[in-house]
Amino acid sequence: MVQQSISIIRVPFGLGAGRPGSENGPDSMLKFGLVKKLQGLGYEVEADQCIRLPDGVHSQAGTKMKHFEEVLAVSGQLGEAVYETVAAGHIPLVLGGDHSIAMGSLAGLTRHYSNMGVIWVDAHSDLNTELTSPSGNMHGISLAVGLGLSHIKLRQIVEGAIPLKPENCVIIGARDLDRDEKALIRSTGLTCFTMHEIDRLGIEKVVLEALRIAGNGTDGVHLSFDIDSVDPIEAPGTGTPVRGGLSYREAHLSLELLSESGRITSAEFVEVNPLLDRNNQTSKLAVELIGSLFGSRIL
Ligand code: 5AB
Ligand code: MN
Ligand code: MN
Ligand code: MN
Repeated sequence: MVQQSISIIRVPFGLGAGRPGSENGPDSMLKFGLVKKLQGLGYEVEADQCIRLPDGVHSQAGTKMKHFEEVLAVSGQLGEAVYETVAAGHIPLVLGGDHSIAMGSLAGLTRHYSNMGVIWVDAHSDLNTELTSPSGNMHGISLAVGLGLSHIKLRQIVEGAIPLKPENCVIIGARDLDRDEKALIRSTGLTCFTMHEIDRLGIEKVVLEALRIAGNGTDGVHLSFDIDSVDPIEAPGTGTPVRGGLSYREAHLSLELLSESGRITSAEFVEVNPLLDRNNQTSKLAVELIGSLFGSRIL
């Protein structure tokens, strides 16, 4: 990490997912000691920012993308908050919420950074659009929005925001891709290290290569970490679990390597769903993983 002051932005919003519960993610991560952990690592931590859905925003029932208006309203507010936070020189640490909120983070960040790299750690690629989405769930389209592939543009979320370049975006941990998502990965040239590549190359090589790609000529690198990237044995508390994910140590090592690189300028941790969790295992794991990203080490 390049700066020493972290501003936590809570986003208790879960309407972008198909199942309720991720709106309780931020409180749960805070309850299990996130602030203390970061302070113990030497950071100044501010945790009073919270983005809530404004009153009176409702999508019409029956539209294909569910809760479209709500997602855009929350993303707009989050985008402004993220922009103000980076402009003030703090590291934004966004706590979701479901992964649709990444649209807001990316909009705020690309208003500030003129050439952003993104590392997207996820079992999914979130590259559907409103035309291809099989579920109508907004958390499955957020990376496509970031890349300018959807009708929803980042500049509608935050004025002055610009699309990401596929050559500076890397997905890590994918193992559940829809047909049109696969086609998009091939046609855009975005790098996707699936679990197959992780098995073959090892997680260290994959993460170092991801850093090289996302860091190549960029002025900021955002980490978007969907907890469902981790195997459901370790992270059962999430709405779209997929077996065959990152092991406990692979997840930690990824974040330790990102931390060591000093290149990560912002991060978000999403899709923690306390309603589906077992003994708060997933919330506690998320807090540990955030610790690794911010410098916690075994020795
Ligand atoms: B998550 C699926 N591709 O579009 C879709 O958890 C799943 O943010 C999306 O990665 C999962 O609904 C979204 C089938
Ligand atoms: Mn996701
Ligand atoms: Mn996912
Ligand atoms: Mn999910």
